[in-house]
Amino acid sequence: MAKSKFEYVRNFESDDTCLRNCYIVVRLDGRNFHKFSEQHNFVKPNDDRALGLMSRSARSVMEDLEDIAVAYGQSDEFSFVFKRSTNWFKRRASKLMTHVASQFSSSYVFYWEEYFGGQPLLYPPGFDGRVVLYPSNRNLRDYLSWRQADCHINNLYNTAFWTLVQKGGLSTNQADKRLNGTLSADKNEILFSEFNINYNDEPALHRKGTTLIWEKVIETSTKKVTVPSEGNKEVTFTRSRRKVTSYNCDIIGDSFWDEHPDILEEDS
Ligand code: DGT
Ligand code: MG
Ligand code: MG
Ligand code: MG
Ligand code: MG
Repeated sequence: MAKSKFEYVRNFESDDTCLRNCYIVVRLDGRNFHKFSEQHNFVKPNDDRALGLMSRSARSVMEDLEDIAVAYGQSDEFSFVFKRSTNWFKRRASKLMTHVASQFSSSYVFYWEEYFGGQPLLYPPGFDGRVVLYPSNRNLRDYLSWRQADCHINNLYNTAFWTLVQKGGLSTNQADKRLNGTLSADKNEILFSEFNINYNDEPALHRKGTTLIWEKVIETSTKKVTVPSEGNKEVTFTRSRRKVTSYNCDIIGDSFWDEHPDILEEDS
């Protein structure tokens, strides 16, 4: 086909192919969720509806896009890890990132009512995205550990802060002052000695965030079939299917990775 004289403008596009062999991580983060959470009456410090909607949207991303091996989310963020061998969209960073961001955002709106019921969605939420490449399994695990450590640090602080306010009767300013300069052990101690709260008994969803992976599940179903000599008969069928499954567990130590050896591809 003849090319138009305008065709040359294509050459202005820049090459953003991701380096081979690297894991491609796309991290999304809610835009201005400080305000969004206030305006939509999120429970403080953790709103299970909001966290459920984030995970539901992330599952939609995993089911609808190709080659995402694992995703990890907490607060208003979710990280999606593409297989290091993926060739989806020829590994073009902008394509991968924008597909993740748009599928996630539209799912967040699509499933809003399922999670928030009577709370109307007041305006269209947005999510920023970034792409980061990790060349080794150690680097990738350290990245995910960094996000889970962030979840832990923030949740311990927020739990102590809102307990001081909601149960201790402190103003937000007073709670802020009280926690200023405290270490993890101090916050645990405040919760335990003053409020009889053992931080380790707080919900794992809040302490550990959510990890989504693909797993094989065996599904059984029964069907009535007609066999010529025997008449109607119930027959059980089993089939194995890949399904996105959700964990609220530690992903910093080795055990999660030892139990799910298929997530990571070997360093080459
Ligand atoms: P950004 O990301 O720079 O556009 O600004 P923000 O405001 O989204 O800041 P970010 O992402 O650092 O912090 C997340 C905010 O979302 C933070 O203000 C707390 C809020 N948030 C996230 N999850 C919950 C929740 O479950 N409950 C409540 N009350 N707030 C939440
Ligand atoms: Mg931010
Ligand atoms: Mg945000
Ligand atoms: Mg955030
Ligand atoms: Mg097109």
